[in-house]
Amino acid sequence: MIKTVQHYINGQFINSQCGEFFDNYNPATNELISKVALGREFEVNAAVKAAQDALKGEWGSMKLNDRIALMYEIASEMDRRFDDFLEAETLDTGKPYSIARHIDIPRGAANFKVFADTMKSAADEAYRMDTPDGKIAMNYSMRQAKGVIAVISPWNLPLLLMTWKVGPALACGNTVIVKPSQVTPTTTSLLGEVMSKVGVPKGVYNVVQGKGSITGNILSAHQGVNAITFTGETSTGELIMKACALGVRDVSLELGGKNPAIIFDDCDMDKAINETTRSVFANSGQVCLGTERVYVQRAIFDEFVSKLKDKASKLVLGIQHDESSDMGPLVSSAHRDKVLSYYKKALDEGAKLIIGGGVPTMTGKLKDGYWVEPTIWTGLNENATVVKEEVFGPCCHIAPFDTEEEVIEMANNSPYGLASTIFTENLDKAHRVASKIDSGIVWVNSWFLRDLRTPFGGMKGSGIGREGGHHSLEFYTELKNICIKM
Ligand code: 6OD
Repeated sequence: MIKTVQHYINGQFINSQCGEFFDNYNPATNELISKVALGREFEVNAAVKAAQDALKGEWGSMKLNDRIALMYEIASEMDRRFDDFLEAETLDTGKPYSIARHIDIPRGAANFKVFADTMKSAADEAYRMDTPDGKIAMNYSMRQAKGVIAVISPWNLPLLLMTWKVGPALACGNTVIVKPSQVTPTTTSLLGEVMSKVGVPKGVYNVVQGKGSITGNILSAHQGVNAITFTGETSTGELIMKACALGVRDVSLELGGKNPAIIFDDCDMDKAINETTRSVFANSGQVCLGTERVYVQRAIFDEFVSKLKDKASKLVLGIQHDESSDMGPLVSSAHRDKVLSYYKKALDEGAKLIIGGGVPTMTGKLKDGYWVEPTIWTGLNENATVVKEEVFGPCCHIAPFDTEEEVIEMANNSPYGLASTIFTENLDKAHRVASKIDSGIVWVNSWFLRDLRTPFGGMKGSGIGREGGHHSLEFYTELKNICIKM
């Protein structure tokens, strides 16, 4: 049966006033799975009003301890409904259970607990001062909620990245309006059920479903929204930043990447191959932290290429609920067409195809899904399109290098600077190179190893601001100084 995915506004699930819906497909089969309500001005206005009213009501005056307890309740209820979230997320995205069960769904609940703890343990500053008239004054800082936060979240890790923003926003006492990606609407709606169940006051968590070009634009421009947090493409981030200029509203952007992996000839080869297999192909390459440029020191270049090819050849493409599936399809037919156009361009520009490069042969219902092959190229120069532009698919280009200085220059030669990986068994070299790479995150001998207390964000075109641990508090609160003359 085709389901309906609604808005969740002021504690109620509702359709659009205009009655419009759009279609949501299973990427593995191209079957219609739901009709999604399309939000316009009416729904955005209603959500902003509900979010503002909630700040003036019970939520706005709730004690920190009660808010923190509620955050823990949300996490527990998400754990109780683990299987519902797993099913919804894997149907919307096509990603295998094997990934979602270990990464996406557990991180949803963790994002509420970690930021509840962060908020509870946050310290304020205090300064005692002598005044000009010989008295004493005391300054102390306090954090207050910023207000109504718009959360515009992407389709690649929908629940993980939405709660990565909603968790700290609510822990800090804000209210939120979430606009999930139009192709992955379902888990935001399920989270509405969780909020209702555990008694989060109405208007605190709101969801307006819709398309970026319609609903996203209306929400970004709304002057009742005090700040916007967005994860997605750099070009959309630029538009959101422009919208935030009006009303001088704060913005946090986590954008694209063209992340390098640097493999030195003193690396542990098994570690480098295993982690790079994950960083290139996990989630079908649809991870902003994923590797798309691999630089391998010349002495081990051929061995590395052949071993990564071997790993790629063994990846099992399959339907989400098949436990043997390693890789799902791409998220939409439009994205599949974009990735395939890059596959073609790589060959047009003279790449040597090591493996993949096209559409795999799938059978039965999977024939109509948005599948592409895991792909590796070599032989391109540093100005080739697939070495410069973010593809966001299961693919990488591998190039040889000779010296440390040379590879640092190659790695940094990008308009992006989100994440990088370095593989070496030499600790001095790891520290030295990590300090010179222009990216917000550097993993040494690993990838996507996350401690949620750490600063997370990108340099250059990869974003603005840092979230994670107390850095999230910087974005989700206003810091106020109170000076008391004794
Ligand atoms: O792990 C996280 O907190 C995070 N923000 C991951 C982002 C992945 C982008 O695709």
